[in-house]
Amino acid sequence: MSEHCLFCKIAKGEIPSQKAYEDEDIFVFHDIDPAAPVHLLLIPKRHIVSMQDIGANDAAWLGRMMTLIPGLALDNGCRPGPEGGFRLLANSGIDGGQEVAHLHFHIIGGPRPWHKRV
Ligand code: DGP
Repeated sequence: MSEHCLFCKIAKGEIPSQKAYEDEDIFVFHDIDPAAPVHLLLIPKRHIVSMQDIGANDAAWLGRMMTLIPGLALDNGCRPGPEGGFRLLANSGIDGGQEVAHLHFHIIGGPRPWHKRV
């Protein structure tokens, strides 16, 4: 937990969000400014700034997070099969376009056209 981190506060329920999933390590919620009909953010509850800070000790929860993604996408409105799908994105660091300094993966999908170019 980082005291001033927005996403730590969301994971702790101190700032409200539209939750899509939660377990002991992982919190998933809807993006406040969706780029498409479906826009989820997946975060570790533990404060990790970006993918630049991931190491071998993170393999278990990170792997589990990856396996949750297809089901979360379908359950929240992404379409199945080759006509459907989604984009998975992790902006990392300033050069990577990251705005919130707590590791997060975007799941962006739903029927096109999307609200924004991403
Ligand atoms: P990035 O640019 O990859 O750091 O994406 C940050 C995302 O976080 C951006 O799509 C908007 C979203 N976001 C920022 N503040 C909030 C918030 O208070 N609540 C929610 N649900 N999403 C937020």
